[in-house]
Amino acid sequence: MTRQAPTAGTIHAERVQQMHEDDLHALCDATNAAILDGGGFGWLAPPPRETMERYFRGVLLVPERQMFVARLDDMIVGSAQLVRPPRNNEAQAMSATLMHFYIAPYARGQGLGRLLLNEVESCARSMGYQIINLDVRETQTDAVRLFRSSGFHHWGTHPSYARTDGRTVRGLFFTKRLQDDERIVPAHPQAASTPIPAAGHAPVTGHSLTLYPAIDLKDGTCVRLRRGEMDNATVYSDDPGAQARAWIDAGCSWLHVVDLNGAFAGRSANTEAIESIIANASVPVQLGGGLRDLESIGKWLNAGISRVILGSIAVKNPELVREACRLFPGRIVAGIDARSGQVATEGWAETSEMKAVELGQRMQDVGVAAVIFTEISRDGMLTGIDIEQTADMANALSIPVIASGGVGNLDHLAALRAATAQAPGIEGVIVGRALYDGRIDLGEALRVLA
Ligand code: AMZ
Repeated sequence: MTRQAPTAGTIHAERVQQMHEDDLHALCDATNAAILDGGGFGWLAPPPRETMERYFRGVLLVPERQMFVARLDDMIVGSAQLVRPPRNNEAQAMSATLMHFYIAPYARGQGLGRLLLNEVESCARSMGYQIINLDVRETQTDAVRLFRSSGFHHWGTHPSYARTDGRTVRGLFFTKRLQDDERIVPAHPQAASTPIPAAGHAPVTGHSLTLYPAIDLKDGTCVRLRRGEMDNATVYSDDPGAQARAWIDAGCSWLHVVDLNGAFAGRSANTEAIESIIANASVPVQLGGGLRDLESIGKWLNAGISRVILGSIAVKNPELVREACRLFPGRIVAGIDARSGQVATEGWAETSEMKAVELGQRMQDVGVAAVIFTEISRDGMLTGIDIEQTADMANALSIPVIASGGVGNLDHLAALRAATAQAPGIEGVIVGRALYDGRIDLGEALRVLA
């Protein structure tokens, strides 16, 4: 059976110990689709259906294996297994191995992978494990990105890990310590004094980063502002849907959309433009600007937006953010925009007393999936990211941090990437004006960050 790509819906992850026929069929469909997509499971080609069904029935019986599933609108669309060491292996009894982790291609981009991983982790914690180990083909880039941004430490690479399509691919080995919430490579006390490359020809080190091309909407058009000032706008396109397609065709895996009129007005304003982006987007889209109540958050998440970005209410109503995180797990992101460390709201027209890092910690406590950190004085100025502040934020939090504001050339991206060696929680970067001006070619940017 071919599954349709479901639109954004209710997402859920759980451990299962038995399974109804319907669930088993959906699980086999999801596994089939993941195998056909090029992996996420050991099989190189889907086995006959009865073989796969027998396999999963068997897994449920094996006491060494815990089975987890991810559901979209109740339908199983992904799974994972947590495997404990053999009983005689007392020396490694504290560690479990995460295996066969995947989300079916038709359900990606909705935060299910992170939700499934969180469920596995919390179960492993409650079972007393101190370490989760895993290994993954290097070509599984979405999974690799998820593990890196979830605090897994990449400690080694196997040069001849797997053979697919007659090609040998490398395997990445990750580990994560659970009990004390410490990263295996901790944010070193000396990190503050470790020089973080600011600009120039930084070596391409550190881990890979997600590139989020920005589409900022003003009066139905795509614009870039300088330092967030509305009367300092350059119009780049009057067709937001076509702009979305252009960035996707150039290879991006996410889009970052801001409704600027919405951010100033306190409610969505560029509705048509956002709908046109959704209609044209084959990659997940995150949207911010003017989302100030559960109704508008739910409306956009149901309309095809993968994650919403909450800025002003993060400062003014953190309990509302908590409720949103409860209702839409994995799909709420905090947008923290600061001038010299002080948080700004309402289209950046107001500056609050709150410190950016303090707000980041509060947002982590209420359950947001990630933080987008913007230094306003850099935004649209092409002078480079405030890497030091971004790294400080990332090292103060255990959730991923996305850098924003100031990217002007490829060296700025390489410098951010290098900084992830000291600040592994940095997960991605938003780029705006430099892409529109043609100072940065999106394909080249992806190569620097990959
Ligand atoms: O450029 C601006 N003046 C601006 C901007 N880009 N003002 C707000 N924003 C973005 C934030 C965040 O993504 O970076 O709007 C979002 C927050 O909106 P709100 O309505 O939740 O504060």
